[in-house]
Amino acid sequence: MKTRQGRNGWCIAGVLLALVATGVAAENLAPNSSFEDPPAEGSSFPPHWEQFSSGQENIMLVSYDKRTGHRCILMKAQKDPNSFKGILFKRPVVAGERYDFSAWIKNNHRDSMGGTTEGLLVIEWKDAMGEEISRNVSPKWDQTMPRLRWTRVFLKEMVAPEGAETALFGIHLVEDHLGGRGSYLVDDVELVLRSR
Ligand SMILES: [Ca+2]
Repeated sequence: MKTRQGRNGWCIAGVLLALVATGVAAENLAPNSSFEDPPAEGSSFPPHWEQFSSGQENIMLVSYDKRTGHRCILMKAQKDPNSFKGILFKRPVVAGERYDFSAWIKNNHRDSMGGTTEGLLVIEWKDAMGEEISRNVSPKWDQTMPRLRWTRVFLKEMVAPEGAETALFGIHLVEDHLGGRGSYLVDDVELVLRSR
């Protein structure tokens, strides 16, 4: 009996070690990451997210072409040179820790990106006073983004700089010098703290 208990104990320890070795799925720190939380009555904007815009907002939940669940986000250009807009969420961060930020993007086949419309992921690192310390930006996507399949875009292994206490994790649309046309879709955002 004593031997059996010991064997079971080793077995449990072995399972735990295997889980650590293979990596248990890290917690997704992005709120309402698939945009499935129902919006407030009369609203077409996802709970737990904020938006910003230099002009028209043109950011809304849509139920067609979602990647998972029932909803995704549509971000539309406003044909206004050098304008910008985006959606973001704020999270506490720990200086020195590494974060992976990603989202799935699809060019909207009903209203394809054109002109100088571009999208990008942005992390804005903030100090205790809310002042920006620095930012990381992903390579931009443009009208060459596929319309028939979803593409995952990343900012990988981004290190929170010294003094960082919070960060804004955003998906931006910029229209550059000619002004943009069209729109793209966003679904299944992920923010994970990498293991050390
Ligand atoms: Ca979704």
